[in-house]
Amino acid sequence: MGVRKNRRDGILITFEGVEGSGKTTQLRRLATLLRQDGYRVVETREPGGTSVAERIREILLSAPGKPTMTEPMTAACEAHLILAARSQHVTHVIEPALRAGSIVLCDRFSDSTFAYQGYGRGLDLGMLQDMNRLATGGLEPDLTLLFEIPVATGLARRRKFAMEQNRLDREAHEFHEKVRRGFLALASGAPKRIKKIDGLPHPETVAVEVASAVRAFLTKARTQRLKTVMHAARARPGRSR
Ligand code: ATM
Repeated sequence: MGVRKNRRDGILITFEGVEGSGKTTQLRRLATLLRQDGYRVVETREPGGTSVAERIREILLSAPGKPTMTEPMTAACEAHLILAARSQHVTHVIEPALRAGSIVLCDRFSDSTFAYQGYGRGLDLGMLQDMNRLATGGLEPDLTLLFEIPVATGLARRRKFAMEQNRLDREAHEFHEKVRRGFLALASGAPKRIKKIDGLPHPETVAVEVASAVRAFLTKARTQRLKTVMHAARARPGRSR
């Protein structure tokens, strides 16, 4: 597949990292900055982003013991739910926004599935990639920012600031370590797309790094697109003069 990837003008930037890495705060700040720069920006998140996908999120994240969740969820069920939500999200929110030329900032996307359900839960990565392709139609992020932070620091931040711990927050420390190692392995496998950002400094400092990384990326993307358009115009017969 991967057909959809070329049929759009917008840009998809995804925000990834372990819990408490600060990615959501940075996404909001970047959205404000890019709007000030004159870009049309869509902020969204996974699992979620549409009414159906948000309902699936409630099932996925509710803590054991709550009325909606009285039985342990299997890893396969978790993966299917996440990818079902992604299919809705890509079709009804992300793709239309990209076709309209927006910059889409998405809080978690496919790399979270590979890190959490693959490296964390131990599901086969090749199988997850196939399932993910079915959900996304081959859509991949143009740029991914991976917010890097030690697991213990992230979980402590969550405990300090989060209103409520979700089902995945309550997983053992070792699970989150596997997820973190998974993210780092994904970043080594795709160094051009995945940019690691140190999530430890003050949010203001992190925001400066994010802004400079994204502005550099957008400048490069604009130059490349211009070249492609000019190349296509030159290659079109009868248009040489
Ligand atoms: P946020 O806390 O970043 O909104 O993410 C919700 C949870 O969804 C997060 N877990 N915790 N704790 C990670 C989980 N998740 C997956 O396990 N796989 C996925 O593909 C996605 C998008 C999220």
